Amino acid sequence: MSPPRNPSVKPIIMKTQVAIIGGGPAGLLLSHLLHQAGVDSVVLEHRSRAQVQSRIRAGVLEQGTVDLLRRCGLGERMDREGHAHDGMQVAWAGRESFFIDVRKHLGKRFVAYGQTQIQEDLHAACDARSARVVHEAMDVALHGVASAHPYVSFVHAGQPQRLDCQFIAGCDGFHGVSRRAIPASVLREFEKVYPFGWLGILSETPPLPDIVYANHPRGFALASMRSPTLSRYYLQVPLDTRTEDWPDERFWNELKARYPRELAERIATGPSIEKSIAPLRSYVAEPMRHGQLFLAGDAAHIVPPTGAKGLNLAVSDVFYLSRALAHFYGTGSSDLLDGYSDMALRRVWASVRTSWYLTNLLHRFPDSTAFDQRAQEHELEYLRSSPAAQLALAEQYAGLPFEPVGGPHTG
Ligand code: RFL
Ligand code: PHB
Repeated sequence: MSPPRNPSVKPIIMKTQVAIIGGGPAGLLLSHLLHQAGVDSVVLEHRSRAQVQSRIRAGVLEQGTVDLLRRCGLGERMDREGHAHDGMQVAWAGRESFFIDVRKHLGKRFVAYGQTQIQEDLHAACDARSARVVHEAMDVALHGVASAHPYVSFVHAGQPQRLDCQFIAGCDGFHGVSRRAIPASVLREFEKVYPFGWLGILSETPPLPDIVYANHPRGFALASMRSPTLSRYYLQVPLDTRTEDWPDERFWNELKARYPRELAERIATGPSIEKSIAPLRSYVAEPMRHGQLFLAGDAAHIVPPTGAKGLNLAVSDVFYLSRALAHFYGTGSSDLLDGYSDMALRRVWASVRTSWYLTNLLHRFPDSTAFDQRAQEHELEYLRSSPAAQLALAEQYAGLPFEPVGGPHTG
């Protein structure tokens, strides 16, 4: 809770070119890219730095994300500690598992490198350039987003403050305040909520060599990795599941029951060091711009984690947005800003569709009929046996390339 405010206290006034709401991966990467382009920004984050850093989330980076992090000087630790891999393995009850080989089909790879580590790297980069990042900024509110002079008010350490700016970047995640500044008459929302969640654990055990998605009558399971000694596993669970009902032994037994025996035998078990539950949802807000406000990352869209796309989309959004803002400050032209929402949404919808497809393909739905079940099995069989189907999935799982300035058909 924020401390009581005294209305007679005058706000401190700060100025910047771009006010960034949210200091997660989207917000901090945007401030990093803007800094490299000579554009000034201030980041307002309502949690403490330690809280932001302690979230365990994404782990799989697409080639486009990896290339961008390298280009902007954030790839050094990722290249040292990340684990490169070539695609996804799919196991399903009673059948031979198969591998979607993205490297073979498209020459692209992935790197398993935790969002926690990316967040640490971004914080270190902020320190190195003495970036203006305000943690524990409370009661953040956006004003005049449709005017030429927007500003953001907030309270820090009990002191009201006001940040005057030319643009606001809403990078404050799904539950943030930025999206709500877009009038209901303008905002279009597309949503799908799934009737299950994922129970995830992190354990200091060696992972399986590949990321393995499993579809089993008992439900979906996923084996992933963070490093040669750190594994991440997930189980599909009902929405009312509580972590306290899942001691480690129960988790490992259930996980192994969902994998074919030869894989189950290779899963190394040990004490978990983190355990959490995430609900699954698909959501897109359109447009991603209103006046001087631009949304990026989870503030504008959510995907179920089945395709490992959320963080990668946050990265492509802020790449497009930083390029458009740099172009504006470099040339005075707002062309790229005007095209931002449409360009970002093309990539967003491609990943939203892939994540929805993989979620439907790999999970057991409580309300599915015998017809649905057969159709799912035949889809899996088609994928297993058809190189054309594997190529199509590889292309989607790899993520679309970032578009050049003029759109998808140029460059
Ligand atoms: P974030 O990370 O939610 O950061 C938003 C930041 O804004 C702050 N904030 C506010 N600040 C000021 N004022 C307010 N009113 C504010 N409200 C919120 C928050 O404190 C926070 O610091 O959004 P961002 O930056 O857009 O990043 C998005 C990613 O975090 C997310 O998409 C991924 O984690 C999704 N995801 C995955 N993505 C991948 O690309 N690959 C993966 O392998 C992958 N695995 C996952 C995932 C997400 C998961 N969960 C928990 C939903 C696995 C899981 C289980
Ligand atoms: C993860 O490593 O956390 C992970 C991997 C693949 C996914 C989702 C999450 O699809």
